[in-house]
Amino acid sequence: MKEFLNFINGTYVGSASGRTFDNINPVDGSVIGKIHEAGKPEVDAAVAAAKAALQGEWGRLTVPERCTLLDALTIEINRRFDDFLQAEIADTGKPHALASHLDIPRGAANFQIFIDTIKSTSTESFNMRTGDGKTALSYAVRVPRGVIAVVCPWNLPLLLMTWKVGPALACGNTVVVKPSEETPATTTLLGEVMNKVGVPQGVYNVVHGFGPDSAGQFLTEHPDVDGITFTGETRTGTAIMKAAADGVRPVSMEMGGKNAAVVFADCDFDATVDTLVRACFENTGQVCLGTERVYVQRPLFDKLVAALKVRAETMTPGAPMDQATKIGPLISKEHQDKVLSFYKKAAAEGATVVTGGGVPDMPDALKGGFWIEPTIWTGLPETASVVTEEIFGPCCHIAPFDSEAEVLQKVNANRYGLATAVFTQDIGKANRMAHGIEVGLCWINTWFLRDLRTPFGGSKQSGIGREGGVHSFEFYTELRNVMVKF
Ligand code: NAD
Ligand code: 6OD
Repeated sequence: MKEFLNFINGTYVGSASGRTFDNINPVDGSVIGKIHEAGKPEVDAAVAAAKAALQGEWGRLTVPERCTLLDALTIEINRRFDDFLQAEIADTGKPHALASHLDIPRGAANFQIFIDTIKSTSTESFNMRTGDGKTALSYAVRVPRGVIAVVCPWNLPLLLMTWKVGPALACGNTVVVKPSEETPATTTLLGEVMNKVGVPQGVYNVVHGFGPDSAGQFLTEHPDVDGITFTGETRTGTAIMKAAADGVRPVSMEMGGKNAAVVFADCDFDATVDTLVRACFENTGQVCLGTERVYVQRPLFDKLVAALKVRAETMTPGAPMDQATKIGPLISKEHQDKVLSFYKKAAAEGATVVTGGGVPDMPDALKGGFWIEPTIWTGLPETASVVTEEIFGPCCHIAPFDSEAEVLQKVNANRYGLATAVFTQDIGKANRMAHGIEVGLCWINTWFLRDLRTPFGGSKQSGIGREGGVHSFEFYTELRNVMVKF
């Protein structure tokens, strides 16, 4: 039985209340650990430690000195790669192949990219002549924003947490991280790495717990938090934005999506199917950028539905370490119930269930896990709930379209605007779509391909702000203007 403590001022601590909650293995539903829930006293202590660290040794480091420490951090994350891998797999049940290729490598890469970026980022300066014949120089300096609250989801725990902590620390801030209550492990483990490489106490803090009336709310309402960066559901982000309004704290928000894929008849068919299988089902569909609406140009519709059905039916569910496993469980019983409620709604709304629609039959040892079948529907109107609402499961609705204008209207008729993938060999059409679709990220003939220097974020109700490369510095620093007359 594992124990997950809060990490405050460089030390692992429980909570004054003594309250703990269960850490569940999604593969079989067993309790594998106890998580110590931070109350107000622990959140206060974590924020105070983060504030004090800004005034201490950390605050006095130069950019190259900070980068040397963060370099050591990336080396240590890679040295403990297997520990992070086991921790992530235990929390999420994801297949070993996925976690070892995506989640854990990004843990280190998310520090490296911001080390490289901060070292080579300059600010502007302007010379001018003053009215009395003297000279003036105006220049900008970037200063850390201060104490950053980092509130994280459970779907890519290490990846999405370090995507925020990396730039925050590279810019000289200190952080208090609130991991999801479902996935405490890798965030807790990162504390050991911080201590090992000598990151000063109080720079990185972790508080465990839930959202409302728990660590999440206490942290985001804390008056000494200078900025809040959040990844999660749009409804939660809205509540956090209200908390941030008190004290006029800036936010960076990465929220929900209902992403579409648009498949034109002139696409490279086999490559498109390969990519769509990943976009719809990878990580059991628990990817904010995942595709839940597929629009296919009519001549290709039947062929694509048939091909995706075959591929969905080869997504063998199973234990993470089993090499045959292609798909893991959902994160929790609560999430399984939510996804299944959408499966029921689709049937009730008249969908044709092309494949899936329920829970797979698993061997006895895995029966307690939160399994779900990859599911494809056709035949629903654009107003159906599984076509409009984010499900966050391994499922998609496939609909035919005839013209560019028609599909553009359908893709954009949604409150979210995170990502879209367009498949065509016509470069002009691809670019017209990319310009017309209301999203933060448009892929052409690919999906989830990332260059960490580029802006990442959502439009409409999918988020506020862009992170990635220098774009992250808009949130993690303040620009100060200095005017010198001489
Ligand atoms: P969630 O919103 O339920 O929880 C996210 C975090 O917020 C958790 O740590 C939770 O404890 C905390 N929280 C909940 N209520 C809070 C409150 N009132 N105050 C402060 N903190 C609170 O999200 P989830 O279920 O963990 O993750 C799935 C969702 O995240 C999906 O909607 C998905 O689209 C979204 N997501 C978006 C992106 C993106 O980049 N846009 C990335 C990953 C996930
Ligand atoms: O790749 C990234 O940087 C990123 N933020 C991915 C988000 C995935 C959502 O589940």
